[in-house]
Amino acid sequence: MVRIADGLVLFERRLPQAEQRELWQMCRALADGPVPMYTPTVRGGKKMSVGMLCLGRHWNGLTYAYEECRSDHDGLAAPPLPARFEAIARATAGDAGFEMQPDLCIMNYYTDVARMGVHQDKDERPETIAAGVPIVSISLGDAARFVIGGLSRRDPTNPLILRSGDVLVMGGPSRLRYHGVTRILSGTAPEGTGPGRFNLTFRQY
Ligand code: MD3
Ligand code: FE
Repeated sequence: MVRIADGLVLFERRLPQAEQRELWQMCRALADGPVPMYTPTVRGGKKMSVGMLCLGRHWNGLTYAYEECRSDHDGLAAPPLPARFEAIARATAGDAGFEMQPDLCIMNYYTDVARMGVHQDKDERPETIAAGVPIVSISLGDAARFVIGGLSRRDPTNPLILRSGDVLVMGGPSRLRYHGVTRILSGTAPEGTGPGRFNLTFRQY
């Protein structure tokens, strides 16, 4: 466990390889299931480069608001958050010193050319954010180059590699830090995972 900053805790390779493979299969099955992953269009009309599937509650890329059904796409209800996923996130948050009850997960899929621009995650309930309730991220498959900055977009950023099985907790004073994914390191996925990268971010609305 590495404390990168106040409220920002990295658990490197927390998930054993067998569990990474099982979770990868669960993500693949969900992405190809009855409520499939899709590529959102965001405010301003640009398509994201990642595939997204929300579990428990849907994040609408056009309104930046949470909702039960995917009104920006096909109107289908977000599938439930698997208890197994929720338990991993809650336990890891606890080990980092945070209490949280995750009620939704945003599953993102990155191909080798996908990226995520630098942003803040601030669409959850204002009370939850103000309390510093963390977001927990699980990385599976190919490694990613990630950047983490401060509370202002102009603050300097630090690079970090997120590898398969890593779990990152960002809460307290780190909850609103700017962050993004600058590149996927293709060909680095452990046997039985990949190609590409799934990232699961667990949130409490
Ligand atoms: C630091 N995902 O889904 S996860 C996102 O790797 C997102 O797919 C990235 O940013 C990914 O919103 C990064 C790690 C992460 C998530 C939320 C944070 C780091 C964070 C919130 C505050 C500070
Ligand atoms: Fe984010």
